[in-house]
Amino acid sequence: MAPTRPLMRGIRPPRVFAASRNGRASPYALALAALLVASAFLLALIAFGVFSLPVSAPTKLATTGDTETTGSGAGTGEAADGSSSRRARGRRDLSEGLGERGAQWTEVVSWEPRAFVYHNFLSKEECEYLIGLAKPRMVKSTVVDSTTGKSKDSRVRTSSGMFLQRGRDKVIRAIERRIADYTFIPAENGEGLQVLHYEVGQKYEPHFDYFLDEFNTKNGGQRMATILMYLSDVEEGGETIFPDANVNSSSLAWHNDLSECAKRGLAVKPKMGDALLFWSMRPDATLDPLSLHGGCPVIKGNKWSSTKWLHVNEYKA
Ligand SMILES: O=C(O)CCC(=O)C(=O)O
Repeated sequence: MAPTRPLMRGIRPPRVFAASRNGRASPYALALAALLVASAFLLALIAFGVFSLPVSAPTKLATTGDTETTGSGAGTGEAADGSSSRRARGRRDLSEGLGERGAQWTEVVSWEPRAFVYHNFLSKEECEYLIGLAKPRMVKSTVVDSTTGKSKDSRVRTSSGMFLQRGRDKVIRAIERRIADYTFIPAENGEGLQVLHYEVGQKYEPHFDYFLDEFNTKNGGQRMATILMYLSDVEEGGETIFPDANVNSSSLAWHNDLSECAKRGLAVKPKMGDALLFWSMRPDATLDPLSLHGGCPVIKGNKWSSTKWLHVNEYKA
């Protein structure tokens, strides 16, 4: 007599993943397989960069400081005012930078020294982001002592400033990559971005960015070029001046809008988002003394700017 199985009565074998008895896959197994294939396909698209997941832009980054890429908006990418254009911007890939930039064009301001303005090099959001990162950590600016290489206090430079570590976050990396694209100098040759703040009366007397000592050229060699990004407009004063430029500056269209200090040479008026690139070395690798430059005193308003010094070789940051 066959043994009875009283305990098994009423319990059915699980059917979910099993093939049916006639050898055909069950609908559950088919659905699961389709889901797995779709997930693998999606992961492959993400891995090859064909498709990217939305990243919310930090709409309050300028005031939140250290946040790397995601900030307020609680991951929704939605701006406080809920506007759709802000939302669309918030979903941009931050490796391209932050926000929308206005029309970009290059203006040659001088060939002796070589100096160019890249209009709308940074977006308003990027300017605010840099200021927001720097603001809590500003200290009185110093100059480099040419004998010891150490920083020292100086009446030549009365602004306050701080350095942002090279490559510190996605937005900074995007800006540094943009600088490399525009200057043709690798990002590795650049020092960290320095953010500067000038209040009324503060200035930077004319000076060279290149070094005349050996100490300061040990890391990365000579400074060959400087890119100076204006993070704010300035109501009056605060122009960057090249006192020895070989240009008849009185014929320039904007001459009458300049402060008295700026009229003493070729001057560029700060405009939020614009960047001034000038070369401390000539194309034959000799130092260019015409690159003497300074920041005129701010007369009205505030001046925020960010400087990156670019070396001839890799700079260990
Ligand atoms: O602020 C300016 O316009 C000049 C700044 C400058 O000369 C520098 O950072 O080397």
